[in-house]
Amino acid sequence: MRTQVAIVGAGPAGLMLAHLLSLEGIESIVIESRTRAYVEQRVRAGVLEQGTADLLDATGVGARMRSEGLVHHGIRLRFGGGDHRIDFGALTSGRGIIVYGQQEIVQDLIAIRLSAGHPILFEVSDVRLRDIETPHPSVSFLLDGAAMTIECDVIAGCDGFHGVSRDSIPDGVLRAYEREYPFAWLGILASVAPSSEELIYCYHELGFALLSMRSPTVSRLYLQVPADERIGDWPDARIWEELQTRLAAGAWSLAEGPIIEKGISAMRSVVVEPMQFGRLFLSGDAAHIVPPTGAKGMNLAIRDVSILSDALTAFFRSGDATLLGAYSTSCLRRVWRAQHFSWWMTSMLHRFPDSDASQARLQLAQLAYTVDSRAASTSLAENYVGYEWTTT
Ligand code: RFL
Ligand code: PHB
Repeated sequence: MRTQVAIVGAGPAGLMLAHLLSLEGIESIVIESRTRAYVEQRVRAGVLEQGTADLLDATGVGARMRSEGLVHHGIRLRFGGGDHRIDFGALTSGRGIIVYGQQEIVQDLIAIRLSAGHPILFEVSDVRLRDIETPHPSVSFLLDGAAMTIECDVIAGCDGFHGVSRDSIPDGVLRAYEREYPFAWLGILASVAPSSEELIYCYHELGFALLSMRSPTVSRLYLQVPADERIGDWPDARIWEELQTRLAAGAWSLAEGPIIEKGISAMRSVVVEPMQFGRLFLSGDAAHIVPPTGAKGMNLAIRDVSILSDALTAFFRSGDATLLGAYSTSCLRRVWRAQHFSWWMTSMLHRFPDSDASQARLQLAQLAYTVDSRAASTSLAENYVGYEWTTT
């Protein structure tokens, strides 16, 4: 097989890149190790920055997001028994977010690609990237037990944090910046109407809690738990009890319902630099992951591939590799801004195992300032809806 761009991974990054390239008339083949049903059902992110939603709209894949997604113009910060609103609309000249599940975007992107007759090869295994330092790289893999090879001009490594692309780059090329957090998030999906119209980020002496949602009838809730916690130790009744305690505020009450899904996710920050080697370009979680407190991971993945698509368009149209050469630097400015914001939100809202009484007072002082000062609220708001750089 031959194509212009071989895309490894059918998550938001790989599928969006394939979509953007096809709009520019650039051919690609997407390979994915899981089944179509698995990637279409994997529950993960839920918050789209304004710019991400605008990009989906502008490229013809936003119709269902517009009809089913929930537009929000603020979030709530809950601490010390009080509830405070950060008004994105007022603080960012009308910008906002859309709550729309990552798996819905994945479904929309798969549908548009398959209906145009472009390939996605699911359930591939033994994926290997070859000759990435030359102008003629290739990807070999097994499909239904048969050995296949894609010859291409460029490989996009969009295979997430546990993929093979990053590790195909020779030792000594990449520098990794890593930070592990000493806690994890236990997340549930529950069939119950969300008890708040907007997301609630809650600081509590027992640990962080988050109320989010997927639709008017489905709630998504998270609890900070110790890093080595096992889901088996959390029967449904214990989860609800803990959520009730942490999220309690005055007369407000949290409605409970059947838990449809539950799981525990580790919290880490990782960035590798540069995000490119030879003809291999890393995008999304393959190059960087953030703790979920800032809701940035999927948004960064989509921004990376938007930058990559522009650079590949210039390259294939005129042979001009200037933008491709700048790819890593262009992405990393946004990546590090999001890393900082996610670290800041995480540090302000979680209980650290080694924290003392003064640490808790410092967190509460920062929260109080964040909701009281217009400058501090604006900083949170403009980062949450997606910070747009004013300089190049
Ligand atoms: P993905 O989604 O992991 O997709 C990578 C794909 O590559 C496949 N793959 C391979 N395919 C072929 N060959 C191989 N050798 C392969 N190895 C792997 C995988 O099967 C998969 O289909 O990466 P991508 O596209 O970069 O997208 C990144 C996002 O998924 C991720 O950043 C977000 O989910 C993070 N995240 C959030 N991001 C947000 O923007 N807003 C949020 O509200 C938000 N909440 C979250 C989150 C992540 C969470 N978890 C589970 C860590 C909440 C949570 C709890
Ligand atoms: C979610 O709805 O899954 C979600 C929302 C906000 C976050 C993280 C996850 O910060």
